[in-house]
Amino acid sequence: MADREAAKSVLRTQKIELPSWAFGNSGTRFKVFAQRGVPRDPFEKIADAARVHAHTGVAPTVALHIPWDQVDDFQVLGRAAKDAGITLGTVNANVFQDDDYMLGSVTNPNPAIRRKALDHLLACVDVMDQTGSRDLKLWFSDGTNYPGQDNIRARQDRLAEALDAVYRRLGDDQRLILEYKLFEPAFYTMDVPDWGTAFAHCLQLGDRAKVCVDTGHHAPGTNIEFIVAFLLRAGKLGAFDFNSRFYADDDLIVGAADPFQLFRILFEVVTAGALAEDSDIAFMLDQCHNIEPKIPGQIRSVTNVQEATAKALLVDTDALAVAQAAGDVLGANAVLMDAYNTDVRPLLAELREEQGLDPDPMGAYARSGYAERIVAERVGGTQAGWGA
Ligand code: PSV
Ligand code: MN
Ligand code: MN
Repeated sequence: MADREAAKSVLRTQKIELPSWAFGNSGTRFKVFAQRGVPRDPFEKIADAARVHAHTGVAPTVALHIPWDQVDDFQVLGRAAKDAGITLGTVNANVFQDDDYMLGSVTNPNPAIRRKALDHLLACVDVMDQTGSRDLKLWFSDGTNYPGQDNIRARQDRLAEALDAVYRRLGDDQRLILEYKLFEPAFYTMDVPDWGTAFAHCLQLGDRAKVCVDTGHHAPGTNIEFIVAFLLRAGKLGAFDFNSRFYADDDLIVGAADPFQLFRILFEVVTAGALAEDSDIAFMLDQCHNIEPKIPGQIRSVTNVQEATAKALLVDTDALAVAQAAGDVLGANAVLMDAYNTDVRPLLAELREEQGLDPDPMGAYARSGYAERIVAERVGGTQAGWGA
């Protein structure tokens, strides 16, 4: 087994970004079950995100979704985050919730609608200038439902044109992160359906364009760790949207559906050296908590990522290399499984104590009285904006 102390020193520097929208009410298209005490505005979402960081110590940034988190002055929001002990992270654009986008946003056949969508993306870069965010994450719901509905190649041209305009607007320290999704809401073609399409567009754009792997956006059975390994090797992995799924884009708690898959993904990240303190990969969650309480849902998500990371760090890579070089198939597999089957909870508890945190973040949150306080103080919480 690899060195516990070495694993702890990497875990100490790990950072997981929280999505502001995880704290608001969410649901499916059938029903949103409103929870009491949910945030009424972006400031309260930030307060809740800061609470997750206070208990876990590894979630110091929160991602924004525009316009869900639109405020008059983003510098004021940034200061509120700082006062709460966190900072504002990735800006996620939203060109999927306007009637005009029924036939697409940046790939819409109507140039006026394309212009409107592009203007929103450029406005998101203005937001980044104010928040100091490094990354603009783009996900497009664009696509078609029926064969013949639109010209597939023309839509790629329109997409490339919009991405190019956004890329050229970025500052030197800013990046464009392109997210793909197999299907939904479009059911015949998506304009960015897979990592290959995202990768090809990012290659054409340049060094500061990278791919986001949302773990929920693949066909069942897809080998996501292979995609991760490929993108890492090409220097094109920009971000993760972590969540888990049983069927399609369920946005369930990361590591809940398939903790082994999460371990395999993080093993690729760890062995590529991409977890180092200077790593430029954004490890984000993209989740909704439809029926479970949201803040504990986020705490559990963070600890699930930590557990999978700890196991990945415990893989004895020397022994693995020896077994691989010798063609020892079962031996190599056993090295990996030994690490996966290790109970890393004591190691993480120890790490938290060393950091002055309660070793049990879920229990500490439950005992803190925060949940009762927000229920008493906040009446009429907002909908996250997703899945209504
Ligand atoms: C789309 O399914 C997606 O994963 C994108 O990242 C959106 O921005 C996000 O969900 C909203 O939750
Ligand atoms: Mn996502
Ligand atoms: Mn999604």
